[in-house]
Amino acid sequence: MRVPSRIPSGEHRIRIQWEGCGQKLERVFTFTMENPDFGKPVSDPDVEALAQANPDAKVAVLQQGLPGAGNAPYAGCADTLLDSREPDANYGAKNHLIAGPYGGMHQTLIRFDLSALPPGAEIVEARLKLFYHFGSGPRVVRPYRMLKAWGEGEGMFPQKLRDYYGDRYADSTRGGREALDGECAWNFRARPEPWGLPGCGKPGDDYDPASLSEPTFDPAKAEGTDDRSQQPLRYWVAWGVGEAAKRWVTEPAANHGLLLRALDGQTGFAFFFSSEFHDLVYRPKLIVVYRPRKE
Ligand SMILES: [Ca+2]
Repeated sequence: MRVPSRIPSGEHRIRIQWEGCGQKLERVFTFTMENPDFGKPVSDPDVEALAQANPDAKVAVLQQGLPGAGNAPYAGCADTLLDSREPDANYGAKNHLIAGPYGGMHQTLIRFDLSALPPGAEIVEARLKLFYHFGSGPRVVRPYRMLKAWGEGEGMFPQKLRDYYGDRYADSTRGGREALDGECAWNFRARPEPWGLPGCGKPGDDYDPASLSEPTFDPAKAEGTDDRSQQPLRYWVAWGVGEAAKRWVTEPAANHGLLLRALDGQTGFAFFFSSEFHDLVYRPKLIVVYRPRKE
C-alpha cells in the first residue's frame, strides 16, 4: 500500500477503543511497514525558491521529528502558548499555539536550537513558518526576539478537567495544567521566576520590541475554504527571522527563541499547529539558508 512519507519504516501499533453494552473494549493491532521514502524532503515552494536564489548556500529545514540539517530527526524545537485565563497553567505539550485574544489573551513562544547546523555556518536568511488552522478577525501576528529563557514544559490540561471530562478534553482549545518548577505560564517564564510583566509582557526585558518582520498571511496558499464564509481555512504563514538567527549562531546562549504577538488592541486571533501536532509535516519549521564555514 502507499503511505505518506512522514511515517518511518518499522513496527507500528494501532489501538482501537470502543464502548458498547456498558463495556469499554480495546484491541491493539501490530504491523510492520517499509517506507523507503521516509526522510525524503517534503515539497515546499519556499525551500525551493530559497535554494534557487542562493545557489552557493545550503538550505536546512528544521522541523520537529523530521530530518533537519543532518540525517537524525530534528528534536530542537520548543513551543508553547501563554493564556491569561489560566495564568499559572503550562501548555507545553498541547498540539496547537495561539496568538491574540481568544477568551483571554494568548502569546506564543517558539525556539529552534541551531546547534544542528555545522559549526561556523554563516546564516544568509531564515524563515519561520507556522501552519494556521483556525482564527477570526484581523490576524496580524509579529515575531519578536525573546530576551529571557523560558521553560516549554509538558502541560496538557488540568487534572480537575481530566477528572471531570476524561481524556476527550485533551484535544480541546482550553486546557493546560498547573506549571511545575521550571515550566512557563502567563505568570512565569520558568516557575517560580516571573516575567518582567505577566504574559511575557515587558518590552526590552522579556522581548526585544523591534519586530523582526511582518507576517505574510497568504490566503492564496489556503487548503480549502469554509462552506459558509468562503474564507480560506488553513495555510502556512511565514516570517523572515534572519537577523535573529544570525545572532543565535554567533551567540547560542542568547537563543531564547521568538515571541509571536498579536498587535496591541487587535480583536483577531490565530491558531497554529505546534511541534506536538501528530502530523509532522504541519509542525512549525525554521528554514535556514546558510554557507558552511570555509576550511
Ligand atoms: Ca510544545
